[in-house]
Amino acid sequence: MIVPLRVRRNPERLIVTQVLTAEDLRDQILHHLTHTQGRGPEFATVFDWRLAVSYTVRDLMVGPWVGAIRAARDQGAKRVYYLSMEFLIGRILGDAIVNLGLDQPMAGALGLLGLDQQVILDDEPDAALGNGGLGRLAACFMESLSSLNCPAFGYGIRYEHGLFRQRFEGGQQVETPEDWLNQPHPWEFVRINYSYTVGFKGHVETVDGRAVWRPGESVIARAYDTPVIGWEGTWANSLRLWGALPTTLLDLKRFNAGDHTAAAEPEALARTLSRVLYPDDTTDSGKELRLKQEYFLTSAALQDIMARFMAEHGDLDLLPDKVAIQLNDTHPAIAGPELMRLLMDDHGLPFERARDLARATLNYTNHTLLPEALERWSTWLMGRVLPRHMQIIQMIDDDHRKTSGRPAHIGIVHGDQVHMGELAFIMAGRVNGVSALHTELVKDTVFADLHRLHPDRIVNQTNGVTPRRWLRMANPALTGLLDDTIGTGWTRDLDQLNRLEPFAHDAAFLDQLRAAKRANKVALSDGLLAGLGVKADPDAIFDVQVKRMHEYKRQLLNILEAIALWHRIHEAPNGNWTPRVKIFGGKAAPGYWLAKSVIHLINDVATAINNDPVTSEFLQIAYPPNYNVSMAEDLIPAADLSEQISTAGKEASGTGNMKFTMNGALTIGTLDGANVEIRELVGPENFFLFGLTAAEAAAEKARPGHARAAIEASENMKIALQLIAEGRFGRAESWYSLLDRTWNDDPFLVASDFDSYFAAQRAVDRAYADPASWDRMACLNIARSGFFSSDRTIRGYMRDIWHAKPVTPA
Ligand code: OAK
Repeated sequence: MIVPLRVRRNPERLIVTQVLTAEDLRDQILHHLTHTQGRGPEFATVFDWRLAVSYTVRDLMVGPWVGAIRAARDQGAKRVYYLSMEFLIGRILGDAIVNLGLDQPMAGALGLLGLDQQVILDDEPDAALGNGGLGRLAACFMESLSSLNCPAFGYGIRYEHGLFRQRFEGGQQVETPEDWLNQPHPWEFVRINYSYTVGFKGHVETVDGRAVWRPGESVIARAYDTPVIGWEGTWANSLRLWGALPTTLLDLKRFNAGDHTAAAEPEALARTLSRVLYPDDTTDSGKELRLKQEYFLTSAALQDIMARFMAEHGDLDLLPDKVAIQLNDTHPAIAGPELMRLLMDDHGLPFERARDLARATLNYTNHTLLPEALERWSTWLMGRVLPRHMQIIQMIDDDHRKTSGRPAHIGIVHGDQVHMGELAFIMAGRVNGVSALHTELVKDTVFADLHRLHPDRIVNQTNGVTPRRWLRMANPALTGLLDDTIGTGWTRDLDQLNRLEPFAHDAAFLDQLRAAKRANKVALSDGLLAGLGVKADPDAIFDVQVKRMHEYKRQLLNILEAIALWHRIHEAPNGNWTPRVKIFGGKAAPGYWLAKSVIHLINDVATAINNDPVTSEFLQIAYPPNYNVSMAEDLIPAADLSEQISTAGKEASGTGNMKFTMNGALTIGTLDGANVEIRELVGPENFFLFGLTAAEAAAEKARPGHARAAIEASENMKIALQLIAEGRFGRAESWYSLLDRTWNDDPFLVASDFDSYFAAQRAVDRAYADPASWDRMACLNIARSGFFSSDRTIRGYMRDIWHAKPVTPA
């Protein structure tokens, strides 16, 4: 028998599920265990229980979800469509429990069932459908869109294998496939009625004066929907991920003729499309498959958007009033030509009308200035895989040249290359950068010429992160203290954290703040770090650098500083050293030799230093493998010091930096990306600044021999490099190339910033040795971090870019 859910709206707090009791939830869980999982409690595994709990929670998301979809339709609301090749969601269960306000009754229900909540939560695999910052931002945006009642769809690909798993062998990264879909995924709803054909290749004909594309290959895109529940459970949007299916399952003729492999070709083609996430954070893979994946996502999404729009409104003139499409970097930039194709070839609009409608509907976010990450496709590949789109790209380019008076040296098609950044820019109503500094650099560098032609197009939207996941869920110790001190209102309105300001001088509060941080450090030390064999004293500074491994992020600077410090401690083992645990986390793209070499170095240095009896009480280094969203949720709340040390001008924004700040870690950082805004807001006296500015860094890089000169001038840097070259951390030959690059090239200015960094770290040591002052700084970092909520970011997009309004649920 289905237990009826007694869900009522709580008039006080708008949390629909507040009135559910532990017994209600227990009964629902048992119901799902029996009737959905087909298990009796005495036979159930953790997996069975976790699925039963997930279905119970999912049931509570469906009401608000269906209600939101209905309200948006009934009110004819404008919808936002977020197109992204990556959604780095992580686990869903814990987040959904928090947003539905189920923390208390769920803890009670699991207690009644004799289950350990942490064990249940930890059983869920991370949905790792992204590489790093860009994908995690998309996930935070989805949560904020729902929390703000903004009608929206996220469109992505349902990769069978998310980002690879990382382990270390002999200190080196080894990748193995990730297989989150090897088990049922309880959150998704498959929509067989939302299926679209996506074509590739073939040729273009003209029929009755209209272009008709006859694709040579095609696949079916099938929708899998996951509800994303917002804070307090009143609204849920859909994350719609496309899975690829063959148009014909089997070529029966070939199968019967005995050619079994060839008969399965259509299936193989389709399955490869949504099989793997490209494990590359910043470089264009250059593969035909990648272009096909980008078009697969874009075409399915646009067909879906147009079908919904035509069904609801039917009048193409209304498109920009009802539809706002956001392109998450250039990966879905083929949306410009695809939308034009649909408008011209399917709906018969003339070029100019199609262009104006598309431009009033599409917007583009740039997430990097690194030249290697700016997507380019050969005209040959584009013309072969997407022949009609290549024609339209050429038309867009010619038209833009004529209408803008653009000089010949810029544009979309250059020689035999299609520049996707220029295409996205030219087809977008608004182009945005992701931090104040980054946006200015976008105007001055990559898009300087186009910015001159379209001076109002580029706007800034500084990134943000969702405080529900990154504070309320990840850090219950701090959340409890915040709730008791300033109430719970900060969860929806993060600016309310400023009510903590007066407590920065309240010794009793600061003691509690320290106790909350210490509890998180103890949990990390006893759990993850102990598992690695690292003895991490919870009273030491927990100094954390977690992010993708990349040369510009300068993990090398961090480990060289550790080596120099180790050497100094050896020189004065009885000195007044502040104990420190350095924690690294992050994956390197499998083909990125240099980043992998730095991983190897960090691990070998850790082995040597951690076992040194002279220094071990002062310095420990930990590098837990397979950093992912769930690990971030454990590490960030336990951090005292946040390492944001990229070469100025290279990190577009950073979002980890914001998570650390709101969890009360102090930042050691350069004036790069959103660090600039963090420092301004928390106050320069509460931030450890070092290094060259973006302008100085650009000048330094142009100075011949900058690396050698800086190394010669720095005793500490010289020592660190020499110890590596002497083979103190394993075979010296392993590091020759890395050392050579550092001495002779050093494109990211590790040497030029080294002394400044070393000095800033010693300032950190001194500050940490004064607990009252450190805690005051930590308190002020939290109190002043409200700006970095992704709710603020999404409000900015709604106001300046999408012109979208929140909708009241019916
Ligand atoms: C990945 C692939 C291609 C282009 C950019 C990226 C990417 O992840 N960029 C990162 O985006 C984040 C979100 O905006 C920023 O915070 C990071 O600084 C940026 O590197």
